[in-house]
Amino acid sequence: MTTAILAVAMGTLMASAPVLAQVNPVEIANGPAEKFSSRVLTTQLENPWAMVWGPDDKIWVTERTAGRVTRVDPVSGQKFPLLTIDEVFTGIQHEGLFGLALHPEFMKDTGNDYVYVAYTVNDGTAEAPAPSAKLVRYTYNATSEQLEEPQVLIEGIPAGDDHNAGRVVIGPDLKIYYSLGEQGRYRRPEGDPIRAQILPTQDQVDAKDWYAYSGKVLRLELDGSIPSDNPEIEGVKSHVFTYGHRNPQGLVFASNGILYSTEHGPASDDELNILVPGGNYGWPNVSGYVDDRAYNYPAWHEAPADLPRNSASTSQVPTTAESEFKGEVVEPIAAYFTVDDTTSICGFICSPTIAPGSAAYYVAGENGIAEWDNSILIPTLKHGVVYVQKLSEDGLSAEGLPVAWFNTQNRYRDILVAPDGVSVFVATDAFGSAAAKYGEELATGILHNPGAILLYTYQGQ
Ligand SMILES: [Ca+2]
Ligand SMILES: [Ca+2]
Repeated sequence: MTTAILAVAMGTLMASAPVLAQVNPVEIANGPAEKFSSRVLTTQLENPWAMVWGPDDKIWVTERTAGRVTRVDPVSGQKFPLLTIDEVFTGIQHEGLFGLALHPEFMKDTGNDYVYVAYTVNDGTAEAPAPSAKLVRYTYNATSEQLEEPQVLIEGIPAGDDHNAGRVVIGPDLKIYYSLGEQGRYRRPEGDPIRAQILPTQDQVDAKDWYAYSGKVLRLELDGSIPSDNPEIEGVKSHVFTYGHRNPQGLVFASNGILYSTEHGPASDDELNILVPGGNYGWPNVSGYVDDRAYNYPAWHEAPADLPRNSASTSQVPTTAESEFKGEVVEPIAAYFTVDDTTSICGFICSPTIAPGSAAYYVAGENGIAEWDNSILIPTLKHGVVYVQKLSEDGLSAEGLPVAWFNTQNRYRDILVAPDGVSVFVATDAFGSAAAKYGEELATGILHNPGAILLYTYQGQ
């Protein structure tokens, strides 16, 4: 049953033929592979997206394109499908079932056996889809081992075929944090701007019109209502906790209460952020730091209607430099990676972005992974590595460059560490484009472990 993970087994053999598939301006060190044993825990998952460790010692996982919640045994890899949500809409790209969170008192006999999931539905037709997103609470029935009694907490949230984010976590304050992307509205039709800087009006909040929730991180009561202590931003209190986001797929609380997020940048500057109430994280006016490097904001919604949206020429598109932005931007604590120019790059796979699929916080304790102590773990979609980003002691800054671990030819979507502190689970996309590890090509659609959960076990002590 045990299948070695190909790239780990072949690592030595192939090391002589590396492919330069990225233009990182810096050299990233690889963590020593011999520190971990590895195996494929399970396969044939349909784009596992979010993994959570349950109090039943099972991995609770969402399968994005199947619209399914499945439990996976962390030793045998056996799968126990719990629920397929029929109304989950999956189109050609990034729609589907995303984040999952368990109530902190889940399975503790307090009547709070709640599972929170976020997904897209289709408000249009099959021919003309009109996706929106919703957050729904299910109740776990321990007798029937089913998820039942769906309660919609919020619905009608902007969604699309790209940049939906969708991570769901419950904070130590017992609020739900739910990240929303901006649907990749770059170069979308005239008049439909990127909404990350557009804030909800009081009228919209009163009408439950969530038009402006695109490109935000929301903070909700467990019943979906607006917490009374949410930040008032430009005079309006809404679900919005932070704004100015592009596609924040990673969201995690550290044990010291700090909320970190990872976010996809455009051709450079993927971000690691610390989220603070009411913070503006800059997108689309600022990418990464306010440094006027590699990024200007082209306002395509103000471009002439007849200008082809795939036009390489942006001379007719009103464009502003980052330093011209008047808003107060919370800069990231790390950006992956900043370069001076991205125009000559061969495309997505060569750009310095790493495509962070998620984020986890790690603290080693006595017998844990010493090399990872006090770090944010960032699974990357492009390079099939987990970046381990050390933090300062107070957690408020990133220390040095990340170290890359678990190098394979896959798209790493989520990461989960078992309570033992040494078993590390990595979920992989079932399909998509990744950096080629071998051969002459830069990018490949051949993923070595599609739709899998990989298990890495620390041997380092
Ligand atoms: Ca930012
Ligand atoms: Ca910048």
